[in-house]
Amino acid sequence: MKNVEILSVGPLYPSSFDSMARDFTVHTLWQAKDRAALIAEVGGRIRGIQTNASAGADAALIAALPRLEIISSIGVGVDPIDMDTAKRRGIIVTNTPDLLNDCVADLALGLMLATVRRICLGDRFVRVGGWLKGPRPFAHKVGGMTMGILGYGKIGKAIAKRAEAFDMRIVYHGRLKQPGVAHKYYASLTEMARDCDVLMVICPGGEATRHLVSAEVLQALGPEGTLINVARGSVVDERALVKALAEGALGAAGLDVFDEEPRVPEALFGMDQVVLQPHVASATHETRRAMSDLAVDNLRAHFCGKPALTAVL
Ligand code: 8YV
Repeated sequence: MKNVEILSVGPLYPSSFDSMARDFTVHTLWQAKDRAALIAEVGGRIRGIQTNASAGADAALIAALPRLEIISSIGVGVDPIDMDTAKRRGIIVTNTPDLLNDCVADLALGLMLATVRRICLGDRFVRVGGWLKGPRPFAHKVGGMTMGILGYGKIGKAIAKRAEAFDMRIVYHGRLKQPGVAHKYYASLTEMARDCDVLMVICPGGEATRHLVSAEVLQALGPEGTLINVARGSVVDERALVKALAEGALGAAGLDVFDEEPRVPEALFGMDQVVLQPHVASATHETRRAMSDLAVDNLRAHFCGKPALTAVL
């Protein structure tokens, strides 16, 4: 398959990258000093893209690759890939579902505990010698709280399983009530936010969910409420979020994702009721290696003339 040329648009786990580079001729866009020059040079020969859920593949990139057959992405979300263009061109798109469910759910719980129990604040308090001067302020008890899950898919369910072990009550909101689910369903996100202590955001990104967590939803979550977002920055109205936190209209927030990553609103940096992470929910060696291997296996299957393993398009 060495005659097949692949464009690597975003980083891959190193051992998976090496294995891809053994089988294919790989051009590494994310390391290129002059991206436009690289695309101009090799674009006409590229038959596969390897990307991830941050870098994606936009319409301009796809247009520059006339022989493109497959876009293989690591991650479950395909929102940064121009799916309409891919569909029109008959390009296969693959993602890496399921492999990351546990790690994303683990970080979601960790972020929730860190936020509600003010763990990072406590850490800073010890480091700057605050403990020597007096006791630290109390946080809140997680057990007995209600967690409202926005997006009750596989990861949402993995989060619910963990939260139940902490004696939290689970409710959920999504487009539809799910058959066979015992947890209370809310048709209205605002109503669910009003009734829960923690709003856990884990729905897909993209236009359909843009700013679903609006100023009104944040207002409903209220001064005692906590927002956790491990989905996409686009799902939350970030300006409204910063304003609600600054004014005390929202209690606290734990955020792994942002609207314009890697840029994070600086107003959040000074807020002790906020815990920030650099989009790392799936970023463990074990999970990223498995996701990256699957992304390469998808390319291999396609270029061996077999169906891709985990195609979404
Ligand atoms: C990606 C993600 O792995 O799966 C997703 O949708 O956002 C992450 O898990 C990450 O963006 C890789 O770049």
